[in-house]
Amino acid sequence: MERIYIGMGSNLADPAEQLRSAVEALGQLPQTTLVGVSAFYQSDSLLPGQPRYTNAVAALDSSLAPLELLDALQAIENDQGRERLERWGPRTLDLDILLFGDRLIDEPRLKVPHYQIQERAFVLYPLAELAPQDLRLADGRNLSDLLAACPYVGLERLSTD
Ligand code: A4P
Ligand code: MG
Repeated sequence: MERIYIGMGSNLADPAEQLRSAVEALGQLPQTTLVGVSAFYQSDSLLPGQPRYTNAVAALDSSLAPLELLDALQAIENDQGRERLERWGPRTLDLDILLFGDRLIDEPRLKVPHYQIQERAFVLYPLAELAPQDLRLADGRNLSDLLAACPYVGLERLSTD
């Protein structure tokens, strides 16, 4: 079993509902236990002219191999009606593998840690709700240093119901 963190994002078709469905689907993956889910956060899109995003992070324990997990996440995205019209386009659901145990993965289909983790408050702050503060990434960086360098700006923490 390895501890895995998944970044979830949606900016179409009732984003909070998309994230709740995604959490349910993650909980049903084989060889996998859902360990926790952060609060949901809203923020402006990194790309202008798109609807605001809702983002959250989920923690899993799984014995799936990394590419098996990626296939499963893409199947969940497809089930929830995602159409890949354009890269970085608006999406009903985006599931990114942020961290996978202490693995460094650099394959054509999968880069872990996720390449923009350090620039994204909407990833780091929900991740920090679930991960130990002294978490060390596989590339040697510390979560606390990344948080210190990424101000909590533009995030709106949604009340959980
Ligand atoms: N891939 C490589 N590494 C990974 C990984 N660690 N996890 C590959 C998941 N996939 C990974 O992804 C393209 C390919 O990346 C996959 O086929 C997989 O093999 P995609 O999901 O098809 O395309 P994408 O989502 O358009 O690209 P990407 O790079 O995931 O987009 P981003 O970086 O997620 O940007 N603003 C706010 N506020 N919140 C957001 O969530 N998201 C984006 C999308 C822009 N602005 C945003 C947000
Ligand atoms: Mg993606």
